[in-house]
Amino acid sequence: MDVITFGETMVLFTPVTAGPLRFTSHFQKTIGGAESNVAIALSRLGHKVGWTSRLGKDEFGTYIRNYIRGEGVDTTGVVFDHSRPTGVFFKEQRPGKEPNILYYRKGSAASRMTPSDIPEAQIKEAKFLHLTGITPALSESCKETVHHAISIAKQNGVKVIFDPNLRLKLWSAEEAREALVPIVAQCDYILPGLEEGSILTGKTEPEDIASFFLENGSSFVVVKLGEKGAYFASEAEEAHVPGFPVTEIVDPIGAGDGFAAGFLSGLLRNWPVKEAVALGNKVGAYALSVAGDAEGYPNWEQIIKEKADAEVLR
Ligand code: KDG
Repeated sequence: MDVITFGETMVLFTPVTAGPLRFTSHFQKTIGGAESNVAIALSRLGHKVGWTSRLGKDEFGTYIRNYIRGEGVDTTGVVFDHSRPTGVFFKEQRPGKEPNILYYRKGSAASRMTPSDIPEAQIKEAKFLHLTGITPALSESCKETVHHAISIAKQNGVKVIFDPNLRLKLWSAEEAREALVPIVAQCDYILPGLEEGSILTGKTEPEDIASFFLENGSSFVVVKLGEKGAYFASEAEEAHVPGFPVTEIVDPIGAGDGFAAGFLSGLLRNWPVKEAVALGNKVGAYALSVAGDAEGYPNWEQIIKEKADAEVLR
């Protein structure tokens, strides 16, 4: 196993037309979840990846497991819960603005994840454990599960990569800071966006955000800067890596998860970190072209072909 990840995935309903949901009668059904987005993108890039969660023992739970499994992700760790439902969410389309996200996930099966749901053997044999700051926001038991997974990873020399993915619809900035700063301190790689990095650290510049996390125990920080690319820093080096040009943005959601997958893919291929960050930018950019979260992520063949085409043009 190259990467193991876990977290909540929900059924995502995207209205076919824009405007307030009360006037919308047709929806597309797909799935959305930051960690499964990363797992799907990594699988398309050719890596062995496992995703786990607690899902409702219902039609939506089966749909989510089948969808993710169909992308070649190992889902054998998934636990089905007979008494709690699978969460759902909606993306209300607002022309010219980011979609409005509406969650129906309180008390969901995933929010009842506990440390015993975690496939310890899969973590022990993975090269990376990927986590996001959404999971500890779901409940106390989910927060404990994240701490437990980190401790297994650390005892077994597995690198931990953490994306804060701050969701202020799930908790306040204050609560998020209190819970996430101690988690971040135990993780090797941290991937904040500029805004969430500012909220967590109280700093505004990418360099200062990165220094905060490096001084707090992380060994590598990438601050994602949207169309401007990313800034990364470690003890050994730091640099800005330009963004990947994008012609049309349909929906930015899922880009950060694409970044995490591309970056991890570069690390797993032992690329220099600057190139791994550039691959992160590229995979993230692919997500912008579609309304769903994961549909836009590229296959490895596409990445190779584009690289070859770019070299011919040069
Ligand atoms: O990163 C994309 C996710 O935010 C989306 O898929 C839904 O996981 C989700 C969440 O909790 O917001």
